[in-house]
Amino acid sequence: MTNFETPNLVIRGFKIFKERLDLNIQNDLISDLREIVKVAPLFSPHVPGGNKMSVKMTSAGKYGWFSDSKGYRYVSRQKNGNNWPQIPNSIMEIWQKFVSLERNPDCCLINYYSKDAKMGMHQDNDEADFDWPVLSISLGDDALFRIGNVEKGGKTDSLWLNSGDIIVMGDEARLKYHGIDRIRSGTSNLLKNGGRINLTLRVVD
Ligand code: MD3
Ligand code: FE
Repeated sequence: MTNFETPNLVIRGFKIFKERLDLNIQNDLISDLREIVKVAPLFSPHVPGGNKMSVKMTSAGKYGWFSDSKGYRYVSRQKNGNNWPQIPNSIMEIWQKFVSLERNPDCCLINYYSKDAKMGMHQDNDEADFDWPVLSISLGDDALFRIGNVEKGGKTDSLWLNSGDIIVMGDEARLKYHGIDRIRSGTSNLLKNGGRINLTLRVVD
């Protein structure tokens, strides 16, 4: 797997590229995302036990992320039976630049955080091939990101993610626990109504 860019820092195997997307690109991404949510609206996924996540989600690509009483999984159709919209070129180009030209991602998961949203510590292990990394793009308000270990528990490190940051999680980072503790509201004016969007690009099959 080829890697063309050099990270600003590497923490526990997470390669962090600080503010690597300029404002023009960020605004282009937001306008592409506005088209996606028109045909694949954001929803609040269920969590086991009957509650709903504070983060709203939707997806683009061959697969999207879905949850119901039976649990979480990747699905090739939305609840309404439609396919997920295509991953826009603006997003594919970022994968090609930071990960690889050999294979494109099957899923772009779109997470929207309003000011009180958070995401508990979890592993991403529903993909078939952990040799492919996950790429994350942060847009909008700052978020406190926590990185743990491959096993549950233990010491963690935290860092603030800013709009335009990219993280590549491959190799030993791929199965580490991670989460978002909180959003610092009002730190970005990229989104008209505030909040944060995180995109994660994933090879699923
Ligand atoms: C480490 N999202 O969607 S991105 C997620 O900011 C998720 O919305 C967070 O965790 C967010 O699953 C964190 C960083 C991230 C994403 C995927 C990973 C870290 C990861 C997959 C494997 C290991
Ligand atoms: Fe995750």
